[in-house]
Amino acid sequence: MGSLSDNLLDNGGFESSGAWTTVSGTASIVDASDAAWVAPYEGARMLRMEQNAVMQSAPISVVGRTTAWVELANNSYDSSRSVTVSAVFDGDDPVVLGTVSSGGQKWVVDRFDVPVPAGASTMAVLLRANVSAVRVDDVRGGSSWL
Ligand SMILES: [Ca+2]
Repeated sequence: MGSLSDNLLDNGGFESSGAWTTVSGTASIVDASDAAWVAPYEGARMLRMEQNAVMQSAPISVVGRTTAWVELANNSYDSSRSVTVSAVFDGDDPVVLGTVSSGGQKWVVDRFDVPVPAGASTMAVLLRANVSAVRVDDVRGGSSWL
């Protein structure tokens, strides 16, 4: 057992094709050859989400936990593009944590904390792109008793 805040999310760096589901729209795993202005934040690959694409992570356990957290890096190209980050507990309606935009051709890391609903067993991370392509990498999530 590690610390209470260890990352539990699988393949948040998109180095492989596993663990994530395309809920709607188009998203793909790309590398640095995808565009001259963006290289992966970590590793060799990143997620590219097209307009209105929705991606959901594999769920992680939040049994007995009170607070969950989600962290991600996004490169939105400009300030008109963004990603809305939500938490899905036990498959229920998404709880919106916030909308992130790097505001330019750069990576920005954002982190959110969210209360775990009483009795919830799992949390998945749901990402929704808005008007145009955005890159996402190094998505992490976990939970604690604190
Ligand atoms: Ca990566």
